[in-house]
Amino acid sequence: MPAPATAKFMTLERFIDEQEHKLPNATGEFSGLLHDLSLAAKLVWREVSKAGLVNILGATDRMNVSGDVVKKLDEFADETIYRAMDHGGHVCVMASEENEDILHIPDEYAAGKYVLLYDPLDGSSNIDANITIGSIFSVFKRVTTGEKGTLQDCLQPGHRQVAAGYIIYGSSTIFVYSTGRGVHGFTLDPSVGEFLLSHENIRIPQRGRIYSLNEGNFGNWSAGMQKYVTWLKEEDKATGRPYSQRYIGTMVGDTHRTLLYGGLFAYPGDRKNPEGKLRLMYECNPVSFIVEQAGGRAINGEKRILDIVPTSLHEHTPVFLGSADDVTICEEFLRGKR
Ligand code: AFP
Repeated sequence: MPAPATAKFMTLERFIDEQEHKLPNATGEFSGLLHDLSLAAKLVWREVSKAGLVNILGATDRMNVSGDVVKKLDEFADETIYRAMDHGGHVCVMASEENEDILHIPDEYAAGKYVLLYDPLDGSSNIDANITIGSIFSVFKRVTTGEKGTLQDCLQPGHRQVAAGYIIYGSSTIFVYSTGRGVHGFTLDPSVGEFLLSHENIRIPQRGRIYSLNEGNFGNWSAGMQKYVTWLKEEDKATGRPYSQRYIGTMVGDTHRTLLYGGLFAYPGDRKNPEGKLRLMYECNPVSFIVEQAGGRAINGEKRILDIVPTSLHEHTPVFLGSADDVTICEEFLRGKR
């Protein structure tokens, strides 16, 4: 069936520019940053899509057939995102899940007014099994005025994010982002190398029927958490139980499904790891920004993820996010109200 005459192809680039034109005082710096991120996403996707070919093409431990040093994919993604972002003049400092300290912009390049935090390859232990992985990013405005960006610029609570998003490398590659005015998804058409608008203004269902967590940790959870998951599995037609369980083990993948189908994704703290496994700055903040923008909720059990004031770059936090009603029910169990 031919597309309706009114249908238009909206590329990510064009969408970003059109959004910018709606803001009277926009300088283009922020759009430039997003353009650079979309290039980084394509470069990482290109390498990710070749992951299974490395052995066939004759890689050794250190060198591939053409004599290039073969890097682990997560190191490659880390460096690629840094190099795509370091010279645009939009960013004054970066931080990545792969690096202990903040990443400065080289002296020869101009520093901009934004701060970028990123997880270059989320779910990297899934790579060899050809399971969905992703990249996540979080953008703040800088708060210091010196020549270089500092740790202080990075350590801001999530509600101050001016943009956040992720790229999911799955059965297709999708770039999902928000600048605080809804959540939009763009699917990569590899034949033309463009992200095309495929999911405009994503809204998460008010309530879902799927829960997503690593239930292997059940024995170490709090009594409230155990009671909640047991409750989800009980039969009760009126409340749509039992819920189905789905767990990819890549936060981006599990969140993306939760965004589209509804339900709850969680990585609680437990007896062994009271703060859970996931990182506030690189995973929980950006994903929570997206979920809230889509009409959902994201909490650490006590408060909004976006209200946590970070004290270190790599801190962890428990997280419960997804459909607003599901998060609220989970919260009631965690607080002993049910
Ligand atoms: P990896 O990057 O080591 O694969 O970890 C992925 C992750 O940080 C996040 O994306 C998942 O939600 C979570 O860890 C899975 O953790 P478990 O393996 O403990 O379930």
